[in-house]
Amino acid sequence: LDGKSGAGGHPAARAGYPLSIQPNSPLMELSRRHAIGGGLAVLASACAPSGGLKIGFLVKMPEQPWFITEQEAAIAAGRTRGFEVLRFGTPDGEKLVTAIDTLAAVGARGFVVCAPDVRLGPAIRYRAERYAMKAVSVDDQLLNADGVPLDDIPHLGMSGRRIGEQVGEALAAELDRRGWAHETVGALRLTFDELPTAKERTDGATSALLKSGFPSANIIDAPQRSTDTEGGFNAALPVLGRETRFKRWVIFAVNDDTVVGAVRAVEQLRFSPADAIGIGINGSGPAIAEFQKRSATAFQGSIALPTAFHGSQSALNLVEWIRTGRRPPANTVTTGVLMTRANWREISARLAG
Ligand code: FCA
Repeated sequence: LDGKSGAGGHPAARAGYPLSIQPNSPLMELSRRHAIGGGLAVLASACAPSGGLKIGFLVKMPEQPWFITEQEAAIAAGRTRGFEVLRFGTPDGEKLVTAIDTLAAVGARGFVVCAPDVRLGPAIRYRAERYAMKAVSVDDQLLNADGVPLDDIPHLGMSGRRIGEQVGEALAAELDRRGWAHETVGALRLTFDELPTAKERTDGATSALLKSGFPSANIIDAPQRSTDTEGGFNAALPVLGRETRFKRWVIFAVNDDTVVGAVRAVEQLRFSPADAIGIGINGSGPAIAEFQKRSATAFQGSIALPTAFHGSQSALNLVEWIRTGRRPPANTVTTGVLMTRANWREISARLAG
């Protein structure tokens, strides 16, 4: 798949809230304030007179622009294709289980999930089966108890390895363009190895960097606790502060949010932005915010993915499965394209469809 296919017709327009919550209703405010369609708002929506097909869309980090766009694209797809998407923020296992219970209570027939911990796979599958709901995963593929992907839950995500390699290739190209001698440069590798797609991405970036001749001894790990900007900042700061032998850095990680956090750490330590090169993944809000700044930061690029397609297509796959019994493909992967300050407008317009 390339970034264009399937994204058409589902613009990542700001699509609003679950259809059963009317714009002027007090529930609108309730749903805004309570964890993006949290239990209260959705339970309340059960009382609304809506007899159509309902599905859930559950994400681990509802405040992250990537996931906001994904959920909104699913809601927009539902508007045109006649189903209702109830969105939930499920940052931990307990909230996730409660969300599935709530969906069952309102008669939803299935859900799309990006779980807060992929090892929740068997628990999610058990819960879905118990309610005779269909489940598909998006972005983060669920694992069984032995750490093997649950291939009976259809998945739509990115090719982590290839996209990671694109990050490494972009870093190597920029290093060479600037004429930096590799031996003098540190590579800050922000890792989140418990999530396979994150490890695939940082492994892919590492191998492309090494292939370009970058010395492996200069690659320094900074494990992060959470895949957000705060997690990136907290992981990067002590490592950058400790490894004073490097005056210049390249930075890579699972996503834009993390790289932006590390770039903020670089600024905190008063490196010049010109002395670091960060390349992220996603091409969503945090990347665009960096590109829109008047002067360039060390955040130099992002491998942009078709976020809206991830949201709409995973929902459409699920709905087709529910309506026709046709099972979605076991694993669909999307590819990315390098987004920079120079081309971000064009790329985001293209990826929005
Ligand atoms: C993971 C990351 C997100 C996004 C998604 C496709 O879930 O945490 O930022 O990159 O994969």
